[in-house]
Amino acid sequence: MKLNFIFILVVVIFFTISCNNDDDDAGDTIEVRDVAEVEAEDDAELQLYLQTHFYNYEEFQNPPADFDYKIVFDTIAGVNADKIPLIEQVQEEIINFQDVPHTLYYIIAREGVGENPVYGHEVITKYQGSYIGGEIFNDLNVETKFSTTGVVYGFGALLVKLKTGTSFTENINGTLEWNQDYGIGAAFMPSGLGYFNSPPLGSSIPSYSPLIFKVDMLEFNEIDEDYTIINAQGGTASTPDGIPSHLEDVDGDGDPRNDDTDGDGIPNYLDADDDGDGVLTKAEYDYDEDGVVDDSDGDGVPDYLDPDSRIEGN
Ligand SMILES: [Ca+2]
Ligand SMILES: [Ca+2]
Ligand SMILES: [Ca+2]
Ligand SMILES: [Ca+2]
Repeated sequence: MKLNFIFILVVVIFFTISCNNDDDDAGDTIEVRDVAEVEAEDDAELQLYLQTHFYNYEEFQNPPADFDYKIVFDTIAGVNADKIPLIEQVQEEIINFQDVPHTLYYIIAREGVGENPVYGHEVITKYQGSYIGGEIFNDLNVETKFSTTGVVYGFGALLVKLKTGTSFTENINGTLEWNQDYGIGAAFMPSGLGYFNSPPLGSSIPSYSPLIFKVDMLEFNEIDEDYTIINAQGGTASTPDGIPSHLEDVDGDGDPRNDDTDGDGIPNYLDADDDGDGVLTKAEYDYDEDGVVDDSDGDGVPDYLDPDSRIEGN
């Protein structure tokens, strides 16, 4: 199933893969705190929230006729005193940030019936970002497209755990009615898996904020995101190399963000010349166009990843 129409595309300025860099803070005065210390504080805050809150799991188990299939959190108190706290329903994943293990908590309210995206795919979702206190900083309840590798790590980790659904119908007013079988989940993340000390410029998110993201997984596609730098000001041009981003995972660990063959700081999935030999990957990948990846010197390393085997004449 492919989206065969122009849908509302919201530019997701919030997300940047470089958001956690700690070397680009010239001009701001945010104290760079100890990562392990922040993670300990954030985890305590997250656990307290998860112990004292629940989600509308009963509605997901037995959906009322008018249910909108949105995750809602509430406090365990009063008439809700007997609800199962989130802490007993969340799953956990340990993800390193600056070599410090961080715990991501997540719930899968509905798994979905299709396939799940992987890192390097582009997804179409509806999502909402909020603080632990409940205040919403980003609510995009419209189809929104972005790359799984272009978002903060805690959000990306949730995206790849959710499956799409089957299809949709288009309403007269142009909005889409998605079949109620797509994946729905939420992630609770320490700030190290969010924006840490570098929230997006112009956003209202304070530094060191643990975050909650809810997401509907509607669709995903292959993308090819490589670029080249075209001027001294750092201007870039889209230069796809013909290899989809999710397949530029040289070490095969499922994550193309950590593969940088030429060590130039640009991971291969964004790098139009993966081995840094001056020949674009698209020219080296399959020069003779026989459908087989070229390895001119027969050393087992394909030409596009091997600076020694540049094909003469390119
Ligand atoms: Ca590519
Ligand atoms: Ca990898
Ligand atoms: Ca590449
Ligand atoms: Ca090359």
